Amino acid sequence: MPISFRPAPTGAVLAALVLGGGGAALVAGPATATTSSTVHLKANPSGKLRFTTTRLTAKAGRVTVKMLNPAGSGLPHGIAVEGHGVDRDGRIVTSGHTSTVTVTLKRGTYEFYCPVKGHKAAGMVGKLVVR
Ligand SMILES: [Cu+2]
Repeated sequence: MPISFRPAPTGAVLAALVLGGGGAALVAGPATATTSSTVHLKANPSGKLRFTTTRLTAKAGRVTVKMLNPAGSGLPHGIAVEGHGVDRDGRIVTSGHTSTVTVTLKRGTYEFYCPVKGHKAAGMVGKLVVR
């Protein structure tokens, strides 16, 4: 007897893998579900050592902060988040580029600031309120 090609079992295995993955996600979902959100801000477009806001709000979970360093700023800037044991800096970027930092945050008040030396002290700082 020649060995016959049987696509059904292979398909069944693939389906089981897909279902298995989905099942695991469903089981793990409620315990590890994280909300992901992104908040945006900009550095001052005319070169002042300020952000366009001193207060950001986000939902608890995975939070991405994107800070545009506008083309007109003429200075390098970045975005960093600190507080409650979290301390992460995004890349310092030249004007026209965006610095991004992603952190997992619980409820509470954190600080965001520019990690370029002297910029935070000069005023590139604000509160990130997580609810
Ligand atoms: Cu800066």
